Amino acid sequence: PRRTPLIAGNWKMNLDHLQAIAFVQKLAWNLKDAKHDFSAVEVAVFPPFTDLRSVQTLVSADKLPLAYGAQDLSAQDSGAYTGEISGGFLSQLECQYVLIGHSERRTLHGEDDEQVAAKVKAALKHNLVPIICVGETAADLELHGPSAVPVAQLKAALSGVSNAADIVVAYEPVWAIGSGQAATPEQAEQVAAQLRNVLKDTLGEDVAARTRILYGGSVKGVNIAGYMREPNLDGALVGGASLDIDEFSSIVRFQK
Ligand code: G2H
Repeated sequence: PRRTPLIAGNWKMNLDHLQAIAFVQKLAWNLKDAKHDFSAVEVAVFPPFTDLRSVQTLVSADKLPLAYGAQDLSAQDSGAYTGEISGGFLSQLECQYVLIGHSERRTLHGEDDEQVAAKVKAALKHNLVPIICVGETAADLELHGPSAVPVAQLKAALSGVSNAADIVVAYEPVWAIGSGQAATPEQAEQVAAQLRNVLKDTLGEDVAARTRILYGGSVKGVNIAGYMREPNLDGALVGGASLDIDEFSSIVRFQK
């Protein structure tokens, strides 16, 4: 099956709700001006939780063909979990996606593979498509080579996931995140091919063939085309460059 490329903008802890409204409106105009074909390249934004309601209002009022999601969710449905956000709340805001296990969650908030797996299950339960983030640090790379850690992380994240599930995988080498030092398309492709093998072994050929694998880590307008040429890469998870409207628009409009 053909996999529709996905360009996902992870805003991290940036843009308040007024800035989010301005950004989404401008992005929509830019893409409309460029006659962007959303069925050819899907575009999604991942604002902070506090912006999601504004983005929902705008997207539904203007019928924008823009997807959006949250940057994290709780593994629990409800209850005494101060500060947490449930998948049920996110699906009520019509989020289609949720990022899970981003390296900043893993390193700064101590999320482990078990928590990531529980969050993946919670997302699927609430009809959200989890974007499962995996990647190795510079130290992992030196010790274990490029694919061992991301492969192990993906296997752990998929425990208990059925082969009917709709998921996305994002390969983000930690050494490439926000560093300006992006992985080469060849490096990213090599790991993505291993990740697709994991999908095949755990969820079967069909899921492996239809699941999108994104590359993330210092993606910009000038380097996106190289990743998109690789057979196992189906889009990008963009951090810093997703906050600049012209830069993000140029990534979305990459030339195949
Ligand atoms: C990786 C990426 C987006 P950046 O964190 O998730 O960020 O593009 O800034 O490297």
